Amino acid sequence: MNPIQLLCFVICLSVARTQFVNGRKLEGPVGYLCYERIIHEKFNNTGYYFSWKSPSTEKLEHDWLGARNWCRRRCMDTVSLQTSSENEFIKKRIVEDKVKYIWTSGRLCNFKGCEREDLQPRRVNGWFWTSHLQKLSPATNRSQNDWSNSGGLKLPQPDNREEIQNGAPENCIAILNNLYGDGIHWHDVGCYHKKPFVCEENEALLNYIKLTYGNGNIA
Ligand SMILES: [Ca+2]
Repeated sequence: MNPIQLLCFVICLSVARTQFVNGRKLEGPVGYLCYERIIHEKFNNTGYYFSWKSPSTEKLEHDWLGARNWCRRRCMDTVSLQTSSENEFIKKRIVEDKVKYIWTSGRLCNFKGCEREDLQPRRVNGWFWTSHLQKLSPATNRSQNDWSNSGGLKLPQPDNREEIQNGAPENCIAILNNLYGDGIHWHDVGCYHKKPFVCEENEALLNYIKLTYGNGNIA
């Protein structure tokens, strides 16, 4: 299998495996959208796109999957907050621009295959950054994450509030900017809510497009 076939295999497989309940799918990159993608700012040599900063997407809001797909078509994905410095970089922009909330790529592992023992109990150990397939530290390890200490029920996050109140499960991670007088921190939120989003360049998707269409001006 040559590198292109291998990358396609990996990406196609991950897309195929991520089928959502209503038939919507995780989308792959689109060549011309990747080449034309806009980068607002770089951090550690990775480009970021803030949906509210461009006139064409200033008012655009998507649900969690819609935000991922918007980014992925452009060789990015919603942001994964893997280090405290990256987390602070993103939060600073949200505060400066007075944005109420954003989607991240974070979500609860509740698919087939998430029954693994190390992911239990799920709401403590089952969170991961989907764009990098990286597991988060346990939600109880408060020094290693940025979960808010409060929310709609005045309980530490993740609290699954909406499902407790007979609504949808709170399976996706958003940053909420002081919505509950709790500062700017991570919250578990129902994935259907529509929000602005931050995209982060994704190396695997960029490599796939480079290998498929050539380098061009994609770097
Ligand atoms: Ca919550």
